[in-house]
Amino acid sequence: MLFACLLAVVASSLFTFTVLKRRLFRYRFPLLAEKPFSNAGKPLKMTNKNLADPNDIPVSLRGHKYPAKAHNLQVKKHLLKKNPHLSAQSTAVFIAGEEVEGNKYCDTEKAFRQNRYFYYLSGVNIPGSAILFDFKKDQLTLFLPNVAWDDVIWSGLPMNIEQATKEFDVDKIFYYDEVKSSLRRLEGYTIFTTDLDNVHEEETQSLLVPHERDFFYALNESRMIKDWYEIEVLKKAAEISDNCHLAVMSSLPIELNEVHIQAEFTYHALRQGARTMGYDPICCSGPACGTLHYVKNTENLTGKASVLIDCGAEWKNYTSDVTRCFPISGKFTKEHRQIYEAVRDMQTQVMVKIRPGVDWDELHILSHRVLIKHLLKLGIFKSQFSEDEIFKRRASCAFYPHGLGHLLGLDVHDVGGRPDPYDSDPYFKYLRIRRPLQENMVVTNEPGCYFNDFLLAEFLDKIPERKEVVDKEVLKKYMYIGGVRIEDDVIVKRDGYQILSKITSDPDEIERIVSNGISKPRSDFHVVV
Ligand SMILES: [Mn+2]
Repeated sequence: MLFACLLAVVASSLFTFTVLKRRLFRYRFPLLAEKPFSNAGKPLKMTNKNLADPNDIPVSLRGHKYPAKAHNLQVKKHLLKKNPHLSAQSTAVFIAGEEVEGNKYCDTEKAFRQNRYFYYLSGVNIPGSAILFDFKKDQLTLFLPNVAWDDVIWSGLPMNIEQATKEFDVDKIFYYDEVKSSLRRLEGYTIFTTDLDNVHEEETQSLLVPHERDFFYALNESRMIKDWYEIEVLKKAAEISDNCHLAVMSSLPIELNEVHIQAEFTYHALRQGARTMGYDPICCSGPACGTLHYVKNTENLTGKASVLIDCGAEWKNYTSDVTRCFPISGKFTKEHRQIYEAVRDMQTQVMVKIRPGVDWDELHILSHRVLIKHLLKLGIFKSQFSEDEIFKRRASCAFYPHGLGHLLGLDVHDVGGRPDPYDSDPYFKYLRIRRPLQENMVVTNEPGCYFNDFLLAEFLDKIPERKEVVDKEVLKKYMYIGGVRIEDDVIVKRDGYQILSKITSDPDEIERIVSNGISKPRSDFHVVV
């Protein structure tokens, strides 16, 4: 009897737990994109039970310092290889990081943004710091800003040397006063620096070699390949953006204007500890979706069909870059869906080919060919012209003028891609990666298709051989969409790829998320006005 009772209690609590769990997770699992490398059912954090912790550090990063020493050693390796005349015995690197800049004629300051090269070599975000790396001893020295007692009154005590020793991956720490004598001690050295913008003393300036091409080459080659630590930080940034995009898609009842979309995204980014964005949010609706870097974000959504949001949260100075499109009504119109499917096909066909050794030019070309096939099928390109002919005439440029993607890291358009803005071929002019992929590059895969009067006038109407292949009557039916872009962040893995951004791009899922949001009353959303 006792046994039966116990069994009943266990069974009923198990049942309650299962029901509760199902309820909590009801809107969570379907939101994950079904991609080969999905995050194995890890739910997006969107329930009351799981309020965002802005100080959360992923388990994988806890107890680890930003690997500044390893980054300096990478730069040393690339620099000495690039310039064999340099000797490790007499070469060093010095960079003075960014300082806080005041706004004109008032007491406020510009938002602080650390020099990304400085951050890569130090992991330090403290304004007015500097670093010195001596190739001979492989020794990294950090100089903290001198303590100004005035500042302490207003801003509190800055980090001291003991605290900084625990925090940063450096060998020695001094205050800024020591910079001059430390550099002087390196007699006969070549000391490279990025620029002299924050080096204020003439004598110190005279000890440095700024703007050296080989030094930038070494910095860029190093930054281009991400180590495990950087990848974990980028994953966290992407995870934050996933939640923000989900919030934006779910909140149509409180999004009357494009800037409300921006507000929803940045609010959720801040809540999760992403205090900055990697770039100005691009939030557009209707025909404005055809403007590639639209940052006005001022129009009302009323009467429009489409939204395009290109927004990336930045976490610990590494950024994500994610674009999603959705129908304002909760249901794609026929034309919007057709273009959406075309762009999704472009992205998928590229995605499965991402692996080391593959030339980015070729993937970019592949995305154009997929687009041409779709636009032929829709009748936007006239059927009497072959895919090859349209390709040869570069006519798809009028609908997809930008590159397939770019490197991603400390900067949204990260360094090392070797773009060629002077390429006379319009297919390659705006392509930001012009080299084969390598393991542990992080790239965006972001094809698009746009219907923009200005683009059409420039890239189509002015060139008769392109104008000839387009059916303007059919094209007219698509103009109201503005455009579609789908953008995800991807690591190049030894045997393929891994997608970092997990927010779904499945059009059916997106319709469900948007519709579910629309079905809720205003009182379900946290807004005062
Ligand atoms: Mn991008």
